[in-house]
Amino acid sequence: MKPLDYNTGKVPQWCPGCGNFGIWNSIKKAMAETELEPHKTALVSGIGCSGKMAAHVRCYVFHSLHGRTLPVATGIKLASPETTVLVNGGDGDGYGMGVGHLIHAMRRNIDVTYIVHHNKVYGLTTGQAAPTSPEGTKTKSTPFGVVDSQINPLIMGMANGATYVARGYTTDSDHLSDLIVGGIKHKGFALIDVLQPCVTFGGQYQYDYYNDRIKKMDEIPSTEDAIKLASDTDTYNIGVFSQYDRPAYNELHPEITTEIKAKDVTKLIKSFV
Ligand SMILES: Cc1ncc(C[n+]2csc(CCOP(=O)(O)OP(=O)(O)O)c2C)c(N)n1
Repeated sequence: MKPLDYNTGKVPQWCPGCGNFGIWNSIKKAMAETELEPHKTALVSGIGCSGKMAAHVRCYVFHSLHGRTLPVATGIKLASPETTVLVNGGDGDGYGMGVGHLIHAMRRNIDVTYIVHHNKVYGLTTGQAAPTSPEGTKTKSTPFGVVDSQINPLIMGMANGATYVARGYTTDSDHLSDLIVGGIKHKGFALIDVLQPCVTFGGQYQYDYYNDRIKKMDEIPSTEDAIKLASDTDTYNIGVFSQYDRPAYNELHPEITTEIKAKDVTKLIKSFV
């Protein structure tokens, strides 16, 4: 299939110029490159502008609850390990509402590819502060400026067991699709944080802001360098920060096999008693 073959025919309602368009393109490109068959692929979306992706990619989709993508994705992967599971959602969804699920999915090394639309706000609800909003950011929910310290998703991923941690930028569609291809091919939890301007509510974090600060990394850095590069607040380094092998959750549980399907539930229960 070609990237456009993964279209559903529905027209996205994102604002003109929204960074979600680039992420959409990159997901479809990556699906084409890895030859994903729609009936063997599932995309789980969160709630928000980003979550609307579920309407626009031809494969099995599940438009879940806010912050609850990863429990759904975990269930799909464990019940059907042969299915390729993609997950996407906003930074509010994943790093705020759903951050507890994220930490556990990473430490369990659930074999899914999680793409986070990092726009530094809650977009759909018109621009409240997100966990990625830097200190001092004025939004409609923080009129005097954010006082909490900002979450660093890359360091959170590296520290909590994600075995593939990357950052992309929505306008660099080929680079981003390469990162997604890497995540799909990787056996284990892939966290891909994507810088995605919200052109309507994103304040100063627009294309000009990022274009001046983006820098591509040529290779995967050492752990020490990865932490330094991920902590840099002047430059937004993009690329793969960390990748290593460790068994995925389903590989460590012999009871989770492709032979045991839902219809064999009696056999499954018997195997426990
Ligand atoms: C449990 C719950 N709380 C709050 C909401 C309201 N809500 C809908 S979208 C949204 C913000 C989404 O922001 P983000 O996850 O960053 O995605 P974006 O819209 O920026 O893509 C919120 C708070 C909800 N739908 N469910």
